[in-house]
Amino acid sequence: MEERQTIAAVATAPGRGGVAIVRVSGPDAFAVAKAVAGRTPGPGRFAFASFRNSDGKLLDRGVLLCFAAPHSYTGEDVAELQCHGGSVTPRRILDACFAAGARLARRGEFTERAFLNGRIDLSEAESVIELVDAQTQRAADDALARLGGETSRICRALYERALELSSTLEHALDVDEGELPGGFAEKATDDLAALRADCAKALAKAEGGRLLREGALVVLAGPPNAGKSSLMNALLGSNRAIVSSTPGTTRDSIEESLDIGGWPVRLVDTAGLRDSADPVESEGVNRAEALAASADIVLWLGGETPPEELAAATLIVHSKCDIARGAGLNVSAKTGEGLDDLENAIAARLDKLAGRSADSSATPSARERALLSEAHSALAGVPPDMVLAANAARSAATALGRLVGAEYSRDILDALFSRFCVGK
Ligand SMILES: Nc1nc2c(ncn2[C@@H]2O[C@H](COP(=O)(O)OP(=O)(O)OP(=O)(O)O)[C@@H](O)[C@H]2O)c(=O)[nH]1
Ligand SMILES: [Mg+2]
Repeated sequence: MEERQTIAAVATAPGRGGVAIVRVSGPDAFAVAKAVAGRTPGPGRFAFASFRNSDGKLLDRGVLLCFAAPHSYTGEDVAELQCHGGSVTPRRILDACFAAGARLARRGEFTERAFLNGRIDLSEAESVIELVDAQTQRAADDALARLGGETSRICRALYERALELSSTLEHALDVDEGELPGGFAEKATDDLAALRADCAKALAKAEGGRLLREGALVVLAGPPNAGKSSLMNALLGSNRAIVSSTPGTTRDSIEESLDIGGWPVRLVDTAGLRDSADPVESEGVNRAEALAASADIVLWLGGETPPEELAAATLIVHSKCDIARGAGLNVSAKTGEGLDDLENAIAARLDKLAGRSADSSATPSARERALLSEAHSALAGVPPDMVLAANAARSAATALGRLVGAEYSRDILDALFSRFCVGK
């Protein structure tokens, strides 16, 4: 293992801001802080301080906080120097920390150390970046539940069961079959099947995770002049798409992000569906069809009978209800009638897709989903044969071990922590 150096970085976002924080972590964190601030408060305390460079020049007056190992974010000694924000001061204080012996932290290195020091596991580390990246309240709540260890507890329990099954079976392979209790192999297969069912349960939650992290694809589709672009604009509350009474106005699809009932949504306006001799328009129609086919929800503005292949994803919307009413959700882009109902219907459909109720629980990430499904497939259809059962249990334990971070490699850590910013 590499010698742990003392690292430092500006932890707050760059640019103008009232306060910035320079974070220092490692064996010399307090010595570095003392060199810059002239003094250090006791652990868990703060002190007002004048921050100076190595020549004694005043850089700022601020606050210094010290957290002693292991009771800190990283599990090491940590000092936080709070100064005024902006582009100059935090940088000068950071430079003073370098002069006092710290080096610049890599992306995510503080959180990586928290993981390596056993403060958090991989799932919790991942949720830190998800919390920082969250675009909607629901995504933030989800990340927070993961950070609180909800997903970790579920996955760790699965891992421990797989490990125990694996070692029981390995052991059974070493003894005479006559010495094993009756029905041993059958019981082992049942246990493996039960473990597989619980992996499937955890996986079922992953769909909600995908929607939260990538956003749900919601596509406006229907014939020309149905009012798709008008509805797009009404939902966005801005004149994003061109609206006109000429059929075939929209050619290229137009995508915008918005928050609907806490779900991050990618709303797409498309070309009106019709046969057209114009090659540009028919390319638009092709794109519209492809988008609708891959949508989580299609808002269909073309009457009661949407194309069969879209039916499962369709919400039927009767537009222009200020002129005439019809089947489905009655909505008017002109008067705003029915827009709230439409948003509620979209959110309810996404709740259903995510397979969860209002009492939100944390969802596995893409990385966790892949490893859960690896464990799930390893446990598929295992016959009551000891060697095969032992192999299956071992493969499942390996995948789940990688999931919880019981087994990890430099590559895994680099892939995960490179998504972080410097200072986190
Ligand atoms: N009265 C009324 N007119 C509407 C409403 N929504 C759209 N329109 C009108 O219907 C016409 C077509 O609207 P668009 O939003 O451009 O329709 P579109 O489905 O995007 O049409 P294409 O892009 O050609 O496929 C325009 O003249 C709009 O002003 C509505 O809610 N009420
Ligand atoms: Mg349009």
